[in-house]
Amino acid sequence: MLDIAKIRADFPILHREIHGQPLVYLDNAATTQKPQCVIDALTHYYQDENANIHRGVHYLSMEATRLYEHAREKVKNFIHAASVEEIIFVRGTTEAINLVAQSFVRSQVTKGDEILITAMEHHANIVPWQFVCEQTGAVLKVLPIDQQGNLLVEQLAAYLTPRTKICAITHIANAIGTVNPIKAIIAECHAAGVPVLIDGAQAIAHTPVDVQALDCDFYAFSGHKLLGPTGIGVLYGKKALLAAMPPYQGGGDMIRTVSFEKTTFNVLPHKFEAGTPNIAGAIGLGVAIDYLQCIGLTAINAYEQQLLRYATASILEIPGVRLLGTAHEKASILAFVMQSAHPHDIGTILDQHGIAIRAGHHCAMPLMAFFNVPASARISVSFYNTFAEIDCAMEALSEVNKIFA
Ligand code: 7TS
Repeated sequence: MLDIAKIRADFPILHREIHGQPLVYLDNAATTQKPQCVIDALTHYYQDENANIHRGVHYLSMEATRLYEHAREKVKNFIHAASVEEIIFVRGTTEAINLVAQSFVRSQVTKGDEILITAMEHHANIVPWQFVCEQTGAVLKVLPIDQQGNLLVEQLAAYLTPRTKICAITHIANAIGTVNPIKAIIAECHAAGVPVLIDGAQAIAHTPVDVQALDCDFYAFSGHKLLGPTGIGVLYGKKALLAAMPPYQGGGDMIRTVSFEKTTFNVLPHKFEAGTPNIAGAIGLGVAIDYLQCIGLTAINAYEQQLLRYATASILEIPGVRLLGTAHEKASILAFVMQSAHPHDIGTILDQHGIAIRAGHHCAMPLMAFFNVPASARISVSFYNTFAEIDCAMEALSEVNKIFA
């Protein structure tokens, strides 16, 4: 059992008012709010420890390096990676996927090779692959979904061909909340000799992740979606793959020796971390992970599932609501449209009540096209949300109906 009142006390922003009403923050799939300990870690770093890393002989530089590398260790333990060499700090999920697309995939695909994604991907797991296709003549293949938003896994075998060079798939779909059976998918891809990248942006704060048990080749996520700062994220990659990949960006820290004739590269993970990284961000992410682990992802998941069931039942009582995404297994994301109002009007009216939801295409325009809607409204809950907040949102949605009746 989670002590929600105690948890909420850790998040200063949850106590502010918006338009004269208490904030009801239900846009957690876009970004999560930050507990005081993460905010303090950032302040403390800049106040007391700020220095550049991996290059100083002075005390502060060594201290900053220690803290940064300690954060990497925390990430490694959090996702059960085999070693810290497999943890690359990046800007976020987007950069992690671009890194794999350009470094791992682009270098080995030729005209007619195939890249497999699914119909429920965020643009961050579509566009980088389109770049590779344009650069190489490879072909983008899309595993379809059904009307409920379930992936048609039974068709996977037919989509895996001798020319498939990677399967890139989301763990949890941001626009409809589908939880994909990634362990089985990874096994099936591997049986066909196809490596797998998992987009974990929506999963990492909601379900325990064990990259070794999953046996995924790459796993990408963003710090800001798990209570951490923006501008920091993680690419996990199997060591053997990362070691064989060319660097993604060139610059300081990623080299061993440089001459005008030839440059040799640093060891993992530094080979993929060119330039001064987001040191404070990594440290903040480490503290966010500590905080999440203290509460426990299993308990978080169980509570969020209760909130999801409650919100789903409540919203279906409101006339004219159509849910998008009713998959067998769902995370705490509720996407919908209403007969009476456009999603942007829904979002605006809820905002007047201090309720933050997202309205738009959710960076998943092909998915919106599949459901034949230009946009949708989305409630996404986190473990610091309450049943009372769901009630608040439902009352405001009923008012939307009244206003537009
Ligand atoms: N992949 C998925 C599944 C996502 O949900 C997001 C962000 C990204 C990739 C990109 O993450 P970034 O941190 O690199 O930007 N999703 C959302 C969303 O649903 N609303 O705002 C951002």
